[in-house]
Amino acid sequence: TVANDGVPADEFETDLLRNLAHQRGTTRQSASAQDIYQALALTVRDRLVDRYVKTAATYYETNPRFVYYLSAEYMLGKQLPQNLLYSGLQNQARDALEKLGLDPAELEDLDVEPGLGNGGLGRLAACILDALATEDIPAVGYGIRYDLGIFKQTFEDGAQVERPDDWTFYGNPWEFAAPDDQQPVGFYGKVEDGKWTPDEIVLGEPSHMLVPGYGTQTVNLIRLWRARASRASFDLSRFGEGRYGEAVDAIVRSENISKVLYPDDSTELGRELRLKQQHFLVTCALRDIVRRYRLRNTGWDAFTEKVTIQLNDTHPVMAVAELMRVLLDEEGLDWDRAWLIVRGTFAYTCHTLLPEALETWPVALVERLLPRHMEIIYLINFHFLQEVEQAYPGDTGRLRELSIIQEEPERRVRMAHLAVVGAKAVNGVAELHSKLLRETTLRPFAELWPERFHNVTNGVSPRRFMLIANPRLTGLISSRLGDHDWLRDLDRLSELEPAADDSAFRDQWREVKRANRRDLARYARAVTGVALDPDAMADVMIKRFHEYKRQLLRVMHVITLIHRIRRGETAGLVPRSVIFGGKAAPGYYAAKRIMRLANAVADVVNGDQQLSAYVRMAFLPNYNVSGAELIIPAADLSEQISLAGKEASGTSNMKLALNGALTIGTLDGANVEIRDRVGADNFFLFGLDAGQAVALKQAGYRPRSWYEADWELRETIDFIATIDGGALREVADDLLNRDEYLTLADYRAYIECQDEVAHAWEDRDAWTRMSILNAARSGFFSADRTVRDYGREIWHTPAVPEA
Ligand code: 26Q
Repeated sequence: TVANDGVPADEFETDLLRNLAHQRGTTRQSASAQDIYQALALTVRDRLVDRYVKTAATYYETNPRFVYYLSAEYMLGKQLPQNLLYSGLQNQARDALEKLGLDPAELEDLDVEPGLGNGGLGRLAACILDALATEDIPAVGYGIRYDLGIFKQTFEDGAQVERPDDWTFYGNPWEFAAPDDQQPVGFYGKVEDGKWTPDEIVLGEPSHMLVPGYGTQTVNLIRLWRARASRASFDLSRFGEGRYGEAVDAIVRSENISKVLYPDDSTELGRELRLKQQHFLVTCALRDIVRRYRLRNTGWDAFTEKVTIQLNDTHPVMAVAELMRVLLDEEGLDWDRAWLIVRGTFAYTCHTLLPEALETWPVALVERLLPRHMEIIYLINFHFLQEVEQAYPGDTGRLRELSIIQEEPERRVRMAHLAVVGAKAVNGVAELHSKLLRETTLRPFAELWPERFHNVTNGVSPRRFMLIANPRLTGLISSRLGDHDWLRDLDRLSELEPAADDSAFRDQWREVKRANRRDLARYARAVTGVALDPDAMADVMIKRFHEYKRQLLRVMHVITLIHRIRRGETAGLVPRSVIFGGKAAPGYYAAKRIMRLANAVADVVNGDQQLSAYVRMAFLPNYNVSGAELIIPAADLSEQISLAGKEASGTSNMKLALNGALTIGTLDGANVEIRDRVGADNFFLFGLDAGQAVALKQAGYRPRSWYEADWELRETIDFIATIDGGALREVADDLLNRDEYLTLADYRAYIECQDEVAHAWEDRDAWTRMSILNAARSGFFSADRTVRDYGREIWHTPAVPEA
């Protein structure tokens, strides 16, 4: 394991008790569980701070090139287990707690995961920070410290209910606030002679958390900003008049900026507060980046050599206009020089293909909120369109499709266009996605600037999703490979390949899976009351609820099984635990309907002895990083069944394959690359490919003809129309009349493929062999490799390990 800092256990105990006294102001006898937890966290944190101080000194001395990662979302997961492992203190901590008669598991329950993101994009940001530190790359992550993270999900009568996630209610021992380092952020106001006078000033207050690397001494930072009202916001005259509520109005308005994460993972149309959040993040981050640059550099000549800024989707793209504003208005640079610097600084990662998910803002809103930025965007567009005119003389169609400003039906700023124009590099997140971006969504840009387009396939942290989540499998792999170092060099998983043919190893592998399913069953029972059978196949679909991801298709298979079992057609069926996890945007009616259907179908199968001999269904509420750590290790089958051409990459597909689940999936996102690597024989492929899906739509898709042609499909849809007294008839109607995501067209192929899955499961030893090969061949999907790809293709960052 990692170097353990050579701290003897009694020293850890002394430090813990000292923190209990000095930081919590209490004694062992009167300490609450919360006191102990906080003291423990601080004791672990102290050791990481010592490492951080050394890293910072090394960075200061070498003045290296830095990567700054800008993201509106981070899903970090619990900090305690990670920091215990990375600091190498887990044994000392365990021994010290034992001596004090305390239960480590109970304390871990008190550790709250910061849920500052929605889904894949936010978790990717966390995996990338983990990998940057592990690869010794100088980096800082910038984000927003939302008071309320992603809502907590429960179900009432099968319907999703949202509750606020007040994740810092008892305080957050992992962060360091720096109220003395606030940055002013302007809003509204007017522009005269190119000079902006804002009407409202809000202060950005940073706090940082430590981001340690695994198996290295490097500790980087994530800096999160919260909004504070300036002292001037308090309205003394109103207060003097006894109008206390109004006196604090402006304070509340300012501090609302970092109040809550928008719980939508695709489109949340034109909300002013959302744009304020984006501008707030970008302004604070850029000021901080410039300040750090100036610690060791003067002038602007070295800026693009020392600084590279990665934009996680379009959410932070206002940074392009803000850096121009700083360079022009505050630093007095001329346009051409400023633009050269901006263009040499930013790189943009796109995470979608859905045109409706491409962010745009009404010109009228940007003009009012950020008048100078709007002027600068017009100027950027003016220069850009001149370049387009030169490349395509007289081609007004080109101008219209490339312009940063959309004209119809209302004037809007297209953030993806601003990003491509303002960046040195643009990347998609899987091979197929990058190709489709070039051919469809961003095609005119790829034609104009082909050299600007890249692919960097996503990856996941093997520490979070193997070492922390699946200690049993990690232990088994380490015993086979002889050491733990594969966790920082995941290609070494290939050394497992021969073990797939070793029957004793297969038995051990199967035992690990079974033990993990037992843990999951215990949890599922506690939170849903559903009793899962630990010997049944764990068939999991964990991701945000979205129509394009087709959780509905998953439910339709279960309904098909219901009918087959009731008819007595049970030959070829194997017992399954169908597990769902995922949240829906609170306003996404169609997704919430599908959740209600899933819960209704779960009640049918779980409440019927004949059915539950073959299928039980658990919808685990409040899916988050901690939930992922529990579900993924137990999974046998990974459902990756989006309509081809819609899922940019997917990352649960990678986490599941690494933990030995076999995939049933379409040729979408990174599924394509997973299949290429694990081998077609070890992957259950079905359905239309992206080209066929487009062609079918173009030919005029009529879902009703699929319904008419397939009696088993008819039976399934009729069941949806009548379940719960017809409460979910809309789901069936929508399938028959619209079926935007071609569910009916893929139904038969999916059912047949699931029949193959069941058949394969019957030969458990052959299944285990495939499971081992899936893990052994998925080393490519480490976020360490992702970060090395960015480093080589886009950032050009050298590693700076500690001396
Ligand atoms: C935008 C505007 C207004 C409100 C919210 C948003 C918003 C918020 C979050 C838009 C998109 C997101 C998140 C998107 C996301 O998670 N995309 C996923 O990114 C993963 C990492 O690259 C991919 O693996 C998934 O395929 C992709 O869906």
